[in-house]
Amino acid sequence: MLSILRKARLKDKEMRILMLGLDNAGKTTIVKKIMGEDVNTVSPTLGFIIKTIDYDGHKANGCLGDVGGQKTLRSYWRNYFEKTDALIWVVDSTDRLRIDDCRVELQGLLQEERLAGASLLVFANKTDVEGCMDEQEILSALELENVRTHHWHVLQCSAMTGRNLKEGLAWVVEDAKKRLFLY
Ligand SMILES: Nc1nc2c(ncn2[C@@H]2O[C@H](COP(=O)(O)OP(=O)(O)OP(=O)(O)O)[C@@H](O)[C@H]2O)c(=O)[nH]1
Ligand SMILES: [Mg+2]
Repeated sequence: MLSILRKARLKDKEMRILMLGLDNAGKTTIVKKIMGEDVNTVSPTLGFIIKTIDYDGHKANGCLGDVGGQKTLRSYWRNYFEKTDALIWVVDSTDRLRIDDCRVELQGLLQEERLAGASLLVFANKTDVEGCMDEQEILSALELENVRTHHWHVLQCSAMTGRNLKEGLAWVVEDAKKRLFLY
């Protein structure tokens, strides 16, 4: 009986995933790759793009929001926090110069009340580029090990090759689902 109830809830409940990160991190490219679109025609995002995703056929329907990361746009991020079940934070693994900036922005988000409880996936993107930061480097630069407020997970990925994109989405959906559907 309980399992039937859960299934029913699962059907009509939509999961909201918000993707953020500094400009040029590769957010839009990741979304395009996931949607099977051409990744060679991206340009900086000036607003908010929302895509409906149908993860794993029927298990979890949801939407994925992609917001521009340029400095002047970051103050608008908060307009999209409401009802966020999972946050995907995208890092440009080749951008050592801005990794501190990246940490400050991320740690700021983790203080946000409206994001409390959201699962956090850190996508270390652009790992197809030689000499990029490895997982450990990113973990310590972002001070992730101290994060106790959110379930978090780091994955190295590449929007160009598609490496780990599905796996990342799967982690986010599974982690958020535990909270979303178990009541
Ligand atoms: N080599 C490589 N380049 C990438 C990868 N992902 C994105 N890029 C490039 O990085 C640049 C920025 O990508 P976008 O997807 O526009 O970045 P964004 O995070 O959406 O940027 P904003 O919309 O300004 O916040 C583009 O030139 C992409 O082609 C990747 O995995 N590998
Ligand atoms: Mg973009």
